[in-house]
Amino acid sequence: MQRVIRAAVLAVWVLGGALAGPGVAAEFKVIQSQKTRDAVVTLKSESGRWVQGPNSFVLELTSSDGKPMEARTVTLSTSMAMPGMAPMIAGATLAPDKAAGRYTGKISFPDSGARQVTVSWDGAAGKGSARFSVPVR
Ligand SMILES: [Cu+2]
Repeated sequence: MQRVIRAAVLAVWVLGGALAGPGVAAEFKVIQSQKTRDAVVTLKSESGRWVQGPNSFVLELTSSDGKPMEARTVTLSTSMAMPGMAPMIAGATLAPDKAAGRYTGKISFPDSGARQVTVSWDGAAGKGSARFSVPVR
């Protein structure tokens, strides 16, 4: 009996894992979310943070009513104010994901510290942009 229960628990666990497969992104943690007048920009990753060095993340664009927002182009750039130096600029490479309004991104930071992030898009409802700060640890 003990063994049957254990097998049943294992089956549920394996099946649950299989079902959760394509939804792995649901486990992503929010790095930062920013609302504008007509959109919400959310950055997510497995760790929920950006760190020094290469980073993989997901950018989600939704309209203010919470529906995925399709955009022709989306760009993400970052800037860091450096005392006595020109600001450090880093841009992300973004690629459309399977889901609407969702993009997978890569960005690399040579050092830690707060970044001023600008996300710009050209969507069905027109152009928009959001600016916010994200710490790089
Ligand atoms: Cu810097």
